[in-house]
Amino acid sequence: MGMFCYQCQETGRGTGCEYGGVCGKSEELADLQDLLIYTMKGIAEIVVKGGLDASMLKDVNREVLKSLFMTITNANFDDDAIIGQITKMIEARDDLRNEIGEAELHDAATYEISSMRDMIFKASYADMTGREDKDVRSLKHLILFGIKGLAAYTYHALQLGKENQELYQFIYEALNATLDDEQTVESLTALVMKTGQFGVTAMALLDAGNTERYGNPEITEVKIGAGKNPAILVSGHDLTDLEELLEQTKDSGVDVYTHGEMLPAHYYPGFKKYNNFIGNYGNAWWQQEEEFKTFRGPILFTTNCIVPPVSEEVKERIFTTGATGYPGCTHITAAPDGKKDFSELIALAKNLGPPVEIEHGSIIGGFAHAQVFALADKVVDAVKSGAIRKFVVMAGCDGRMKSREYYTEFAEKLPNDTVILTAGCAKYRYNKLDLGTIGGIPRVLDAGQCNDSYSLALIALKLKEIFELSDINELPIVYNIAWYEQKAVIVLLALLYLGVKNIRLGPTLPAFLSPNILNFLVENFGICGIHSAEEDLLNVCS
Ligand code: SF4
Ligand code: SF3
Repeated sequence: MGMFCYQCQETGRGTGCEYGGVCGKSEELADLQDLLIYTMKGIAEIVVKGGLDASMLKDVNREVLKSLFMTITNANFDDDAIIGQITKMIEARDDLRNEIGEAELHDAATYEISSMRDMIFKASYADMTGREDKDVRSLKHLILFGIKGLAAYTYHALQLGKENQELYQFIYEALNATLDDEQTVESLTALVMKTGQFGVTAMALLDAGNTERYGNPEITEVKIGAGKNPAILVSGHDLTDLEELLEQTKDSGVDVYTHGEMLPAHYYPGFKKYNNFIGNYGNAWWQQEEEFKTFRGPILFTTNCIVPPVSEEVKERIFTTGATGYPGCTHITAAPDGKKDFSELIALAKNLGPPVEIEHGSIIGGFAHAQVFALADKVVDAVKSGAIRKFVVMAGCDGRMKSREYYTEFAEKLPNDTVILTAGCAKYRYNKLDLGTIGGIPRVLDAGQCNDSYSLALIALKLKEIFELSDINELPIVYNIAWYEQKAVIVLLALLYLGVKNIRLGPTLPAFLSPNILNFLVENFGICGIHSAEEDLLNVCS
């Protein structure tokens, strides 16, 4: 039947995966994920055409967020989990349809469970081929992929008890628009900007959820070595899962380490009370197979990014929860009261050896907005005296492509009077380099996870206010952002909405941008790709 997916930066040949994904997604899984998205669009159409108020759709909202999150790159590889979710969502959709009475609806809102298999072709491959103007299709996909990222952050906020009904209403509005043949390049361009606006709302909501529950991140030295106790490794972005695991392991003799995007958890005061929360093990997501081998203990995936394990031994130690899944790995589901039972991981850890130390020492982070605001006087003085000439925002994702060595080289070659502001797993390309300090301020300021790019925007807005500038682009800040998956798409749209111009985006530009849409972004926002580090450094030094 074939598949087509071009939602991430590592897409096949830079144009699209058609015979299995570079990420490891099979054709069957790609098609099932497309059908799940198609079903979400059907639900959105019912909500919009039926004039339903999202605040009345509590359970549906939660499951829509989860469904979108399950289709993000490297989040869920389990066909059965996707089929289960489609089935659940068709039932939810049909209940909603019964509420609204007569309306002319798209197939996505009406197809039957019994015809699920027949719908796959309509929902996926056919949708991509020639049916729509390519600029319209490009904008619809830009919106859809942004919405996936937005849904992931909204889902995290919801885990922390934070909700904003306008976000749900907007998700329905946007998904419905992607089904609507009447949409034009103009109307969709406006919707792209609105998606960015709600991206800011979602990240602000999540920031409030994280900081109200765990305190404001503060400067923290995080150990990168290994101790002597058996241990569990936690990956992904969900802090509530980490909290629950720390509660259940605190007196068990089992230690907990972070991997990849979970590193910034160490910066929150709320996690510092756990003596068994030791440090960070390893690097960004794509190096996990080798690092999981030497870690030796169980691994808990709370969100993306899973790399299909090659080693059976590693696979037997992988557990998933929330929106993630991998066939053959145990999935920890929440009880009706929301609690998760991690006793199986704890018992397994006790039977396995402690991690093998693969590096030694520590790294420093915790420069989210409140911490940087606390240092504002120092930072402003350094800018005024010329000690800091420029800030370079290097937030985003890491990935396995060799071309990403560019980011290490770029960081290494930056002049000594520049400071890197980072967030997301992109940091692993340079956070262990010795880049020194400027007047006691480290030259790499890590704000946190990819969603904490919001902090970087707040810092920029604060500096704009302090320096009494009328435009955020007058600040001595340049942007060199690395992307991989759809959370980075919503971060990018959020920055565009905030008026940030001249963002350099790499290591390659999204395949889903048609030439005209790319041109539009170049002309209106100054977006550009990367060249060699030397060439791009000229722009920083100018
Ligand atoms: Fe290909 Fe990326 Fe889609 Fe995976 S998520 S199938 S690598 S485009
Ligand atoms: Fe990384 Fe997957 Fe995007 Fe959250 S963990 S930034 S790639």
